Amino acid sequence: MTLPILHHCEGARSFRCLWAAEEADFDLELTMWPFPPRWFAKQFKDVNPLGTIPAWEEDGHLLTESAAICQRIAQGTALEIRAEESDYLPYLNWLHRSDATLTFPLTIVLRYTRLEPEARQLPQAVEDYKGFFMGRAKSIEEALADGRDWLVGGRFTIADICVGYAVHLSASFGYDAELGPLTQSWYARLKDRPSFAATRAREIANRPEGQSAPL
Ligand SMILES: N[C@@H](CCC(=O)N[C@@H](CS)C(=O)NCC(=O)O)C(=O)O
Repeated sequence: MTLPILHHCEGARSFRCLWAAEEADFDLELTMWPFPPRWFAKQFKDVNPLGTIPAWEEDGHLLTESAAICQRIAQGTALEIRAEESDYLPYLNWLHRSDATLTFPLTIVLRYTRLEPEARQLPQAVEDYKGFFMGRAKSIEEALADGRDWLVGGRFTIADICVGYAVHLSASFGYDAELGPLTQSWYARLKDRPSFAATRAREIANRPEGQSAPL
């Protein structure tokens, strides 16, 4: 049997997929690349012409959206919310919000702090997009305001994984300390899961040779 292949860079959005696979005990082949592949591994374009991470190869199909790959991995497990469950619609919304609304502003911060050379860094853009992230992240605090532990369905799901990655990326800029107290506790619960440490250990054990930019 051919296993699906996950193309991953340490700390990139593909962390969501590797973490979901760890939680679901889903067997996959892991291929790791230096970040960003467009600088350090131009041949990655032969796998994914978009040049983005993650890429997922399965049955002749290529998936390039981290939340969609998590849905694929979670299929048939308690990590997904099924269509007949009452929280199905908010679940879908969190999955999409996790990248399009929450992670996107952080990628501007990442680019204009860590990736671009000093002469091209843009402090104004960093401040503005940090503001976007912090404003949008209030939606997490609001969702947790009724005392729930997890975002939807009364259990840990890939919605927590996908949104959790955005918060985790924000923590790499120190923004987590400015998030609401409920969001901070939820993030601590996420990091306490054994699967989080196992995912981190797996990516470190498979770290590619050569240079990578900090993520
Ligand atoms: N919406 C996509 C975004 C994929 C994406 O942009 N990934 C980043 C890494 S986290 C990337 O590949 N950046 C490439 C680059 O900066 O060249 C997803 O959720 O997977």
